[in-house]
Amino acid sequence: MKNIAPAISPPKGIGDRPSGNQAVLDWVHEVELLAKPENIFWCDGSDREHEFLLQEAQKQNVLIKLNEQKVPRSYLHRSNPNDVARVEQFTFICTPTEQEAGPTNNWSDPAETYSKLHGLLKGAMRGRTMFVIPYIMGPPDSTLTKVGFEITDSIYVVLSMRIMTRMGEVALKRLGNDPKAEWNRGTHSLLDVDPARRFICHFPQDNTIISVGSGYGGNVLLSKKCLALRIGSYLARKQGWMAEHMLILGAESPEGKKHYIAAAFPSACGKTNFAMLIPPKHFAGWKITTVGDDIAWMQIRDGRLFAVNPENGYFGVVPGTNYKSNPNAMKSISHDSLYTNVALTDAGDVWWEGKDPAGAGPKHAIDWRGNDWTPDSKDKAAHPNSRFTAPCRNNPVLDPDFEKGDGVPISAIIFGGRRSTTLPLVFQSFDWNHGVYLGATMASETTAAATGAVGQVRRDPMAMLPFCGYNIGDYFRHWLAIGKRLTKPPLIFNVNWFRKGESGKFLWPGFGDNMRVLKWILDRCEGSGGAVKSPIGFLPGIHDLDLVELEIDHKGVDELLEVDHEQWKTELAEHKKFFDSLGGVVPEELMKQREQVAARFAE
Ligand code: OXD
Ligand code: MN
Repeated sequence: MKNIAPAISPPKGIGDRPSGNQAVLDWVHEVELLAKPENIFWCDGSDREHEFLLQEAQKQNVLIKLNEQKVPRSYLHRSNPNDVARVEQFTFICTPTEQEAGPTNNWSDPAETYSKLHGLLKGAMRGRTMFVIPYIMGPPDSTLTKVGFEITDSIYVVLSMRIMTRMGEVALKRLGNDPKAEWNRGTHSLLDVDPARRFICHFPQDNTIISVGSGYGGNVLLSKKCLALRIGSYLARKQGWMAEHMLILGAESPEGKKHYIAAAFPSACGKTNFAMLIPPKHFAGWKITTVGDDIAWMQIRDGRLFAVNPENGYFGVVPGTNYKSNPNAMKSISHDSLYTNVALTDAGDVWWEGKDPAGAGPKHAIDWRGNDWTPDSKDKAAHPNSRFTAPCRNNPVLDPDFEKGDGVPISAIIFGGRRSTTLPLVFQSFDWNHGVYLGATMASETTAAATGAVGQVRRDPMAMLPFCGYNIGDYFRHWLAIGKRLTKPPLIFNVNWFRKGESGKFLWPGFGDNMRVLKWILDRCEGSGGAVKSPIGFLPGIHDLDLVELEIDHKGVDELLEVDHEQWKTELAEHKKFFDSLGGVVPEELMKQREQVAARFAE
C-alpha cells in the first residue's frame, strides 16, 4: 500500500517533546506502541514550526501555494474525491448503553469499538510522522475552556488546527501536571482514506475520540464537531452548561446600545453570512460584529446566559461566498487561509461557483479533483462543500469581546432552517418552553455539508441532530432545565430566509437585508417592537418591520408572514410523527406544547 503521509524529519528544535502531564505522555506512548510511527512530532504552534510544516506539506503535494500577490500566505488542499463531507452514517456515539446515545445517534458498544479501531490503528502510522497537537477550546482565561490533544498523521490537520484552535504552550499551561485533570484524547489516522474503513467514534464517558479513514475537516479537526459539540454537549449536560451549534453576533445601535444574539441554523444555511452581516444603507450607524460563526458554549451567570466561541478560526462553505453575499468573509479569506476543494486558476488564484456574481469566471481552471475545467465543463469547478479555513483575527468585524473569558450576555436565541413553505420569515415564541419546542421541531432542507441526498426536509432539533452526543430526549430535558435556572432568559425566535413564492423564487432577499428581521428581534428585546399574536407565536405586523428602501410589495410581505392553516396542519402532524419516531424519549412538556399550538389553531 502506498504511504500517503511519509514521515518528515524536523531540524533540531522543532517537534521536540515538551515536559508535561504524565497522563498525556502515557497516552501518547500507548498510541505510539499501537500505531508504530516512524517518529513523533510535538506541535507548539510557533512560526518556525509553521514555516517548516508548510514547506513539507508542499513537498508532499498536500498543499499548493497560491499566488502570493493575489492571496498572500495561502494554500490549496485537495482531499480524496471519496472524502469531501461529514459522514453521519459512519459517525458513532459509543456510550456504555444504547439508550444513552438515544434514537438519533448511531450507537456502538465501547469495548467492541475500541477493539475494532485498535485493530485498524495497529501499525497504521508505519513510515509516517505522528503529530501531537496540544490545544484549547475557548478563550485562554475562560472557566468554560477545555483542553484537548489530537494525535494525527495528517500534516493538513496540523496546519488546519493551528488556525481553528489555540495551540501549543497555552494548552500545556492550562492543563498543568495534575494527572486527574480533565482533557480530551483525540486520535486520528488517515489510514488509506478508504470509505470502507472510515469511522468517527466518540466515547463521551472517557472524553475520547477516535477518527480513522478520512482527511476531510469535519471528520478530522477533532476540536470542532467532535469535541466542541458531541463530547461538549455530553459534558455540558453533566456540568450544567450548554454546547450549541450556534453563531454569536453583536448588534450595536447608532446610540451605542448593544445586544448579543445566538442563532442555530443547520450546516450550510448561512450562519457565517449572518454572523458577518453588513446592514443596508438605511441602517447607517448600526454595527454588527462577530463573536463566532458555528459554535457557542454558554453558561448561566446572574440568571442570564453568557456565551463564548470556543474556536479560533472559521471553517466555512466557499461556494456562493462573494463580495455581495459576504464581504467580511471575503476579506477574512483574502490572506493566511487554507482552501480545500476549490478550483485553481491559471494565475494561481482560487475560484468557485458564485465567486463573481456578475458571472465573469475564468476561461480555464483546474477543478477540485485536479482536472482541466472550462465554463463548458459539465462538472463544477469547486466542490459544493469546498471550504475555507481562516483565522478569526482576519475578520474586519471581529467583536472586541471575542476573547472575553466571561463571555457575552445573550439577549435572544434564533432558530432557523431552509424551508420553501410553511415557516414565516420570523416569529417569536411565547416563552422559554415554547421556544424549546420551536427548536426541537425545527427542520431544514438538507445541504452538501454531509454526504447524502440534498434538498430533503429533515427535522434537525436545534441544528444539533448530527452533533448531540447523547440521548436527544435528555438534551430536550436539559434545555427545559436550563430555562428553569434563568431569571432573565433570552427571547426565542424562529427565522426562515428561504420561503418561496408560487413562482418558485425566494420571497426574501436575505443577506444584508436580514438586518431588517434582526432589527425587529432587537426591538422585541428592548420591549419596543410591536407584534401580532398568532397560533404559532408572535409575528411582526407589516408596520413593525423596517422595510424602507427595500424593493418588496405588500403582497410579498404578506406571503412571507403568512401562517397558512392547512400547511400548519401538515406541519404539526410532521412534528407528531417526528416526536413519535423518537420512541418515547420526548419530554411530556414538549408534547404538551404541540397540543397547545394545535388548540390555538382550533380557537
Ligand atoms: C460545519 C458543519 O462544517 O456544520 O460547520 O458541517
Ligand atoms: Mn457547523
